[in-house]
Amino acid sequence: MPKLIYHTGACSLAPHVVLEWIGAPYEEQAVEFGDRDLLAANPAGAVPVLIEDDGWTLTQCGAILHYLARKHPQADLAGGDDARAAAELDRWSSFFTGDLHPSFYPIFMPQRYTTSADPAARDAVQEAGRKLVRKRLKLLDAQLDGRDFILGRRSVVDAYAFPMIRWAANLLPEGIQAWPNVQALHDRIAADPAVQRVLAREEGE
Ligand SMILES: N[C@@H](CCC(=O)N[C@@H](CS)C(=O)NCC(=O)O)C(=O)O
Repeated sequence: MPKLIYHTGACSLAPHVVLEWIGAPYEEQAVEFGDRDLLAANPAGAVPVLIEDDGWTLTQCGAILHYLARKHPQADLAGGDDARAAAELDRWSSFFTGDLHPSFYPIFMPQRYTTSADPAARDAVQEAGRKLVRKRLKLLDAQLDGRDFILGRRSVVDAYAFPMIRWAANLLPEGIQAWPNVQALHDRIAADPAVQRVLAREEGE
């Protein structure tokens, strides 16, 4: 069975939720950043990592989500079958990989974005990250207007959004109340018993 390597609350929560939605057997392994097992599986040192029985190893959150959706079509998590549905899935997956996720990097790791040791410089980097997060949550909120899920029906990109919405709720001083559709998506996903099982296991470790 496939094994997911994850770090509690990280972007790896997205494939973790998707594996639970799919319902097929899988293993999971919690890691800390820098762990030898993580570096052996992914020399980049990043989660998520998915390892199949034959040793085939897939990294990059978006790739793992697309793979799982295609591998388990009966779970209906690809957003639809036609070319435009596939393009919408790619569009929103790219938004999370390339736009929203990197907006958090200056907040999580300000030292990577300034050579100054001055705490004020790090604060400024973090504030720049928060500005980007707000800008991109506004785009997500607009997409969700009149929709329960990002593509109109539940798909892997909703799971992709989930950890990032949680980070925003924790890291923005004002929370996420300015984006009611984003808040509603969060609440809809968080209310799902499958998601609650994953959160309980991740947070219990
Ligand atoms: N482009 C990668 C980025 C993965 C990533 O940055 N993961 C974070 C957790 S959310 C991580 O493992 N950070 C540890 C590090 O980069 O040292 C992906 O989308 O999978």
